[in-house]
Amino acid sequence: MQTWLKTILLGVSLSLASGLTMAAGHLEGEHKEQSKQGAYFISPLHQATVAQKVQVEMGIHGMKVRQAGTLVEGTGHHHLIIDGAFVPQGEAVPKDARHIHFGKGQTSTSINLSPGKHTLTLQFADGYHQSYGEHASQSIEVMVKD
Ligand SMILES: [Cu+2]
Repeated sequence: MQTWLKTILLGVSLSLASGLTMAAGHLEGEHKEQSKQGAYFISPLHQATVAQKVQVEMGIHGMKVRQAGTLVEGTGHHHLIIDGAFVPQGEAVPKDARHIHFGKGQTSTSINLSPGKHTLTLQFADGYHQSYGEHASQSIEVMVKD
């Protein structure tokens, strides 16, 4: 085969491959956005084994993080619920030792947990702390080491 032809063929197959990869990534992104609008754990992950001091990184799909205090559609702030469940849609997220509000718009925190199994729930809620409901929450289990 002549060199120029090889070069062209190589170029064509490379651009095909990258085109397909991009298409696949795009589809996956769309799927995520459709199926999930709300908070999710970047870390720790479900069933992770962690030390008593846990660094929590909070992510959000399909909405934007904003300071609490005003109602702006499509925005809200994170809540971390320790050993409790999501808050039903429209109900205010309680404010106590087990329900931590991140009303300044924080997306990471550090908490201390006792050894053993714990449930962590992230709940996204609007500027008045009214829950966006179960579909905007994620619950995971972590195992805390002695
Ligand atoms: Cu809140």
